[in-house]
Amino acid sequence: MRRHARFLVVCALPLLGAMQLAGCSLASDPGSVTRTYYIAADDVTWDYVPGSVDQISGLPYTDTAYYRSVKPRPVSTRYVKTLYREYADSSFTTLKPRPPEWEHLGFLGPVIRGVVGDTIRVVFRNNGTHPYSVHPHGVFYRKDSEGAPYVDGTQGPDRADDGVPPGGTHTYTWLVPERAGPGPMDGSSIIWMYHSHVDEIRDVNSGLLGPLIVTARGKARRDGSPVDVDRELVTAFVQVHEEESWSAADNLPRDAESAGIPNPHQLQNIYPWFVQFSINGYTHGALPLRALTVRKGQRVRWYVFASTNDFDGHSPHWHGNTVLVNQMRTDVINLPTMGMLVADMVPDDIGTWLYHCHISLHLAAGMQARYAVVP
Ligand SMILES: [Cu+2]
Repeated sequence: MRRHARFLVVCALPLLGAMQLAGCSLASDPGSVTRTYYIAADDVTWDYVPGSVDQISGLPYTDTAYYRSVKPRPVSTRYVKTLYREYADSSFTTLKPRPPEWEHLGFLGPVIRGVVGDTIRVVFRNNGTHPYSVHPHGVFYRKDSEGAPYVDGTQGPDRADDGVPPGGTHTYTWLVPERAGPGPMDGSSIIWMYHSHVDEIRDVNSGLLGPLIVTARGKARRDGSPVDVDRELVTAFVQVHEEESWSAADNLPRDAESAGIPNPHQLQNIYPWFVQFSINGYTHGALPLRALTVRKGQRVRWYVFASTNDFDGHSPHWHGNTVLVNQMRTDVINLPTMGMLVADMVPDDIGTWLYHCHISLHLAAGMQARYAVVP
């Protein structure tokens, strides 16, 4: 009942269903649209270092010890992950091709967009083997579209979003009111994220997270991108704990001791062996350089976020060029666990440049990429 009262305040109209709700709360904005995404959770094999070449050193990949005292670990860079993937329609038979400008997203889910005033619909199919959800940050959701199970006094349809069972489908409906868009200190667009939140730690370490970009009303192109930005890039500094993944039993060595690998279930053994310090699921420079190539003088907007684990706070650093964050100039930003930031760059320095986490242990463990500025 409280839910209804809340919406009456928003809409001053009776509750008539999600679409009508969106319509009534946005009736004053004739330009607003409903953006629908078909997203599945799929089990796929992911390689943190495709090609087995360390692109930072230029040498064959042998892994970098997390601590210098630890020997290179004889474990694979290939893991079964559960990832959000975008499909063409509700049949979930055809993957929607990822355009070249978003190749750099790596293992992240697709970009979900909204402009202030819009409604976002995510038709979610769970092709995995555990219950999963889509929990968004920032946007306005009712209890049937939050994607997190906990004791909140709800029941029936309001719990269908909590955890979509394997083989199940649920439609999440999110509104994009003013408070989901850029604030007074923000530019024309901001970054939120979405992730599965049934077993938050295991779901996210399995790979279920992605970006959600909201653009201010009146500052968006038809596709929702900000009019004053030439190139958008999303980079997530994700410290993946493979021992916390739902696929850990398949991914990690079954007979660790005989393989000379410490027991992955003992805490002191986890860091040097089973944590992947990635940017969008790539380590040791494996994020394709072509995918992070921008032009001199372009207005480049970097959306940056971090993941969920202990000490999953990072210090992204750009070599070669500087950025503006909340109108302040820097080249290192402070990203807390699950933090989200926007950094605007107008590159003036042509070349291939390092882009890495400046926390020394993360840097040593491969949380590095390169970006290029071309004429
Ligand atoms: Cu870091």
